[in-house]
Amino acid sequence: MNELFGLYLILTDPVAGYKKAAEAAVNEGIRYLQLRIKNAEQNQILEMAKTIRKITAGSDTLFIMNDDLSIAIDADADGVHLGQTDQSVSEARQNWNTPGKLFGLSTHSMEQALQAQDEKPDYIGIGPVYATQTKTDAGPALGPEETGRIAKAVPIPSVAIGGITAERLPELIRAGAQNYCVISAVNQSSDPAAAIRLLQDIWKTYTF
Ligand code: TZP
Ligand code: MG
Repeated sequence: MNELFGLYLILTDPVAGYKKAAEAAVNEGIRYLQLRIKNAEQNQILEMAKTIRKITAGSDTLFIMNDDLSIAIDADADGVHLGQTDQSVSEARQNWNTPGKLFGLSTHSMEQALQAQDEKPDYIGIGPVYATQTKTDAGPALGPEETGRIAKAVPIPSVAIGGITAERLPELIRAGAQNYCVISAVNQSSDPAAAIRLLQDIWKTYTF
């Protein structure tokens, strides 16, 4: 994973629809696009994963599947994102032994982030930065300062996540965060391309 790319977009119930939101991500040159569908049948999730695969194929946008390694494999995703209670990154790598596949790991504290290094994920998530209604079991908010401290302490590319909005992005970057994930800030917009552009314009202004 490249160190600095800004927005890593997660799709969960986009009001514009999955297809339109995924097309917006590709058109805006988003580097990482994750499909995260909760509370649906496996076969429905797999169908959507295959749709996202088609939309991102041949583009600069890499497709990461959340949670489920078997769906990632069946849809030929570019990677899988795992949580602290999912199978370990090293186990997932053994089960998906295809060169170039990406493995991400969520972390929720300095301790977890430092420990994540043993598993050698391609990147870590750090969060939740702020309180979020999108994931009810996300745990206590770390705040921007602690998030930045973790990002700077761990020599693995990282993405900050949780409650991030265009308004909050400047303080998060100033605190030391590298890249960032959003769900609501793009999925709640009827114009996902405009929402992506707004965020990335701010990110570029404060990062470079
Ligand atoms: N993991 C930690 S917070 C979160 C996830 C999946 C939800 C982020 O969503 P939002 O809407 O950007 O706060
Ligand atoms: Mg998960």
